[in-house]
Amino acid sequence: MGGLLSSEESKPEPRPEPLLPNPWREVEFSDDAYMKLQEEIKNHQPHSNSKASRTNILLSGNVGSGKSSFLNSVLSELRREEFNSRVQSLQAVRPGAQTSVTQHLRCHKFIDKIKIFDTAGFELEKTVNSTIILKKIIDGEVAEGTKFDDILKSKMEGDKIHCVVLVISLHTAENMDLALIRFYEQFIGMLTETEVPCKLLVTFVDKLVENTEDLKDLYRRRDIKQKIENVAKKIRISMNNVLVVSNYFEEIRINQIKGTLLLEAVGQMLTAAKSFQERM
Ligand SMILES: Nc1nc2c(ncn2[C@@H]2O[C@H](COP(=O)(O)OP(=O)(O)OP(=O)(O)O)[C@@H](O)[C@H]2O)c(=O)[nH]1
Ligand SMILES: [Mg+2]
Repeated sequence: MGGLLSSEESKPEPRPEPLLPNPWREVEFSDDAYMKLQEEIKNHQPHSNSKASRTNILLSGNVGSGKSSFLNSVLSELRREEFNSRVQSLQAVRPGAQTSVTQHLRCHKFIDKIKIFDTAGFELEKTVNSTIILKKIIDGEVAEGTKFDDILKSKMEGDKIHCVVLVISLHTAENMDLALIRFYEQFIGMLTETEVPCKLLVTFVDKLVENTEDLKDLYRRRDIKQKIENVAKKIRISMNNVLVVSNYFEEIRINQIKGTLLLEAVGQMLTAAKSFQERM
């Protein structure tokens, strides 16, 4: 009995994760920086050389990766005054679903010049069709509200996409199915041909920190960097195209640290979209 107790007592305290001397990305978490991001997004205009009247962003990725949650989180940030800083939910989210909860091409126009499209998550057995479906959406051949099962049968007018965002949750990325990795590679290959910019949005990063405050050190955490590098390498996307967030999932009020990461991610998407619009 005594032996057991002493071995418990001598158990070392869990050591904090090692930090890199310098962050691999500079993000400022001050009030000013947060307000600047809000303003930048609210004042966004599509590139003046392009015919686009709005900037269209498409969220894609496997089932449960946090696409709809990202949309809800960004909505909560951008309309925080209207909603009294309470987290809003426009799109249905469901924990642990095997098949996609999102079944229609859903679009949300948070502010006049930006539209974000939410799609059904990839299901492995349907990946052949997924690439064709996503290509049709990106080319502007699918109308908003169309059921995913009907997309292959129809040809309609939709909005051309200016930036594609692949959403992957960090905690499942490590055990990604080989078939899913192949699919992502193929999908990114298709995007490279169309020249539409592609960003990788890594979600669920909160699973690797003790509390929200620790997210400030996100870009100094050696272990997190390593995990993200592994995912980026697997699906062949460069690290400067990676965005990292933690969506709202249990909070009822928005939080400035999470908000800064969410808005910074949107800002990066808009910059990439604008440079594509210039070349369109
Ligand atoms: N901890 C944590 N949970 C998250 C995060 N993002 C989403 N979730 C949770 O993950 C579950 C699935 O999220 P959804 O947003 O529905 O995922 P989705 O990609 O839209 O899924 P489909 O529409 O089914 O393809 C929900 O229970 C969310 O609350 C995150 O960043 N951190
Ligand atoms: Mg969804």
